[in-house]
This record gives sequence, structure tokens and C-alpha cells, in this order.
Amino acid sequence: MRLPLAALLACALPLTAAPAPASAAPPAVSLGSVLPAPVSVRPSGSAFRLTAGTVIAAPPAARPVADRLAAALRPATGYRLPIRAHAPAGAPVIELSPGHAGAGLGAEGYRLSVRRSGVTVRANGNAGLYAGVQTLRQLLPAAIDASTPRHVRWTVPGGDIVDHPRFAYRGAMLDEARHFHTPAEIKRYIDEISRFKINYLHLHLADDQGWRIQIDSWPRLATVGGAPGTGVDGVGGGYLTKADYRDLVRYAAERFVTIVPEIDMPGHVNAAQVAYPELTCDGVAPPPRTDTEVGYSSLCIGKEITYRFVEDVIRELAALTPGPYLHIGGDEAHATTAADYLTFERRVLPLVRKYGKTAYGWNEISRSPSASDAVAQFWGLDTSDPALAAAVAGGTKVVMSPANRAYLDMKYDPSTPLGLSWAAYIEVQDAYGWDPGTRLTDVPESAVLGVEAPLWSETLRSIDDIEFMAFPRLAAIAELGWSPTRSLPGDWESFRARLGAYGPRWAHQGVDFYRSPQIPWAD
Ligand code: NGO
Repeated sequence: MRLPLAALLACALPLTAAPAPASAAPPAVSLGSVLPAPVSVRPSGSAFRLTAGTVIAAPPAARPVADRLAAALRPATGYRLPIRAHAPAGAPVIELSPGHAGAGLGAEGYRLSVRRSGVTVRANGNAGLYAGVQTLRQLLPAAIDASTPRHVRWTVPGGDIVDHPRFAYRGAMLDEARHFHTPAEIKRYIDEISRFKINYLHLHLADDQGWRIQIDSWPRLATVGGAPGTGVDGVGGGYLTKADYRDLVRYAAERFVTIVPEIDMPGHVNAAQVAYPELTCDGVAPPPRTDTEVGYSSLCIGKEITYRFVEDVIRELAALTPGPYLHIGGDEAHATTAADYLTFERRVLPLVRKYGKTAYGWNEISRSPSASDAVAQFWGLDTSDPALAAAVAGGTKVVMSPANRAYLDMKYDPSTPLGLSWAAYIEVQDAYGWDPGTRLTDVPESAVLGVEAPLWSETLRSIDDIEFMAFPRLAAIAELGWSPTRSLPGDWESFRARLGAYGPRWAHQGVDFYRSPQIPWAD
């Protein structure tokens, strides 16, 4: 019989040894355990201890971030953690200090100092304070993510962190069309991704199977396209009302996440054509589709009603969306001729600009000369893309989502019960081991806005399914987007150790993550 090490040590202890206190110290958290890895970490001095007497100090401008911090720390500590404009003298304090943090930090960077007397997070504004707060949460013992009070010594290791993102765009994507995920599920995902400093959530709102957003000028899009049974295999259905969508935009903004809506066109439009047969060339409604084929539907490029429809949808979506981007898809338009595709994009790309947004599309849009002020989302498998490179030379910017590295719907390995495998099996090390800045040999890093991890929903139903595919790989993509590049092999060893230590946090949150055999998971 093999005894666990702890049992062997216990046997070796003299009988007079004091029993371990009921609230045994949790495994140590170090200043270097943060995900994504900060720019600079300097451990020093003594730890801060969060106690029942701790006060959160924040001026009125930073109050919303202080509220989020308090809401994150109260359940597991059971402490009141009052928020004050100024800390009372002598009280242990967590201070949020906005403004004049230095130009080098930008809008999202922060400095975090931990001393025995208190913790200070400084940033130029609330986005940076929020990022610093996410770091601080990870410096507390993992039980801080429990939903009920735990008896733990809530210590934060001493030292200083200076941090800011490598890329401005760090995204995740949910496919609402293949399976509708409810507003509550989307909010939970926003909570989960914003912990890793993801700052954009792209919602794929329409595809062949379903249409998931209310459009007042074309009401049947949502009522027919979002009817029960409009998911893959006839499962699910539903749509976001405008009120739901506005509420999601607000909820995301409170977590410094910007929503990017996508309506895919000119392909992937079967659901729209079921609702409005006039959007087909022959005016005949196609049958609803609940299978996972792609590339068979197309808007009718020669009909004027197509552009009325597109403009109405873009206008209404732009009015609902405070963020800068509006995604118009453009992928896999195999049922549209190459000439028609260019005609379509020549008319549609300017419509996005007309309503004040930057056009964003899958990398196929880079074939259109009108895409020079657009953002192209690279989802290819190769490490070069001449059409995209040519567009980049004309001004197009790029978000990197190579399907064989960044698609969270790819299986981890052949035994993964969910997901697809057309692009690759993507274990955690594959998701981590590439560089968004240099992945495409013909696109310079200066054209790369950032990285996004799409999660397509053909095989996913529940939030558990989403979590199992997203975590832990989303943490890998988040680190590629946020952290400075260093030597990749060394980074992997550091990353897998930090990820292993993060496991108990997901467990406390009830997140159903994949326990990859590549990672030394802590209990
Ligand atoms: C492709 C396709 C989607 C699929 C996805 C599944 C893009 C941009 N178009 O990615 O319709 O859902 O793969 O992995």
C-alpha cells in the first residue's frame, strides 16, 4: 500500500506536535502566478492580510470598479468590505487610484503594489483599475472564488506588478446561431472571460440555422428565424430582444468588455431567407436547415431588396451597439460567384461606415478592394495569406483566429466528447504555442490588432459544454493577447504551472473545465 506523503509525514511527527489548525493555510499563492502573465513582477516585503476590518478606498469616479471588487470578495470572505472615498487612517486598505498613472500604461494598464499596510491599484482610468482588480483576485487564495464564507487566511503576497496589454484587441466569440445561448449564459461567459482581461465579445448572431437578434424593420427574422427548434438538430431556438441585447452591452461594459455583433452575409443566410423568401433570387422560401453543412446559401446580389435589407439590419444593429466594430461575416460564400462577392462587398462595406462603425469580417473580405479600412479576422490554417497580405498593404487590420490554434470548438484530442476536428485537435499546448504577431509570415505585427478565440456551437448546448471547450484554452489565447512575447518554450513551462494552480479557482466557481493531462492541476 502506498501512503500519501502527508500521511507519512504525520506518522513521523512526535506525538506532542500541535494538531494542524482547522483553518489550515491554503497552498501559497505567489506574485508570479498570474494569468495572463504581467509585464513585470517584483516580489518583495511582507504580505497584506485581508481581514474583517479591511476597507476599499476609491474616489467616486472609480466607484463602479470598487463595487465589482467588493462583490467579488464578499461571498468567500464573509466580510463587509465597505467602500469609502478615503481610507480611515490606520485601517487595512485596498485602494483604487485612477488617473496620472503614466502614459506607458495606456488605458488598460495598471500598477499594483502590495505592502503590509495595504494594496494599491493605480491606473489611468477604470479599464486599467478593473484589469488590476482581476490580478488582485488571483493573488488571494483560490477559495476567494467560493460562493459561501470560508475560513482561510486571506493573504496577498507582497511586491509590485506593472502591467499593460501587448494587443488592443483580445476577443472571444460565441455562436448564438447554431445553438442559442441565453442572456444569463452569455453573462456568465462574460464574467469568466473578463477575468483573463479579454476585452471584446463577438456574438455570431445569424447563420443558416437561426437568426438571434430582433430587427424591427424585418420582424420575422427573429420570430421565424429564432422560433423553437431553430438550432442544429432542431434543438433550442430563441433570440435576443433589443432589450436583452442592450442589457448585455451594459453588463459587458461594466466588465470592460465590448460587444461585437455579427450578421454573416452574403452566405450563411438560410434562416433569413426562410423568414423572407424575397431575399432569394427566385422568391421561393428554402426549407429551414438544422444540419451543419456550410456554403450553400447566398443573398441575391442583383436584387435591390437585398441592399434595403442589409442597410436596415446594419442601421438597427449600429444603433444598438456603442462599440466600434460591426462584423458582416463574409466567410464561405461558396454559393456566391467571385464577381458577385466583390459587387456585394463594394456596396455593403460603405454601409457599415455610413452608420459610424468599422467594418469587420472574416478574412475572405480582404479580397474586396473596399476593405482597406476594415478589420479582417484570419481563420485560416496556413502561415501565409497573400490576399490578406495585399489588403494589409492597403490598410486593412487583422485579428488572428487561426482555426487550428484559436478555435475553441476543436476537440482537444480524438476522445473529446464535444466539438469538431476539421481544423485540428487542439490540446492546451497547441493553443498556447504560437505568436499572433508573427504567425502570418506576410503580415507585419504592426497590422495585427490582436487575437480572438471563436467558439462555434454546432455540438454545444449548455453552458457546461461552453465551459468545457473554452477552459482552459481561453486562458492560453488570453495570455497570447495580453502578455509580452518571451521565449516560447520557457513560457509554456511557466504557463502550465500557473494554469495548474488556477484549476481550484475554476472548481470553486463551478466552471466545468477540461483537465488536460498536459497540466499539473493542483487539488
Ligand atoms: C468555420 C465556418 C463556421 C463553422 C466553423 C466550425 C468560419 C469562419 N466559418 O469558421 O461556419 O461553424 O468553421 O469550426
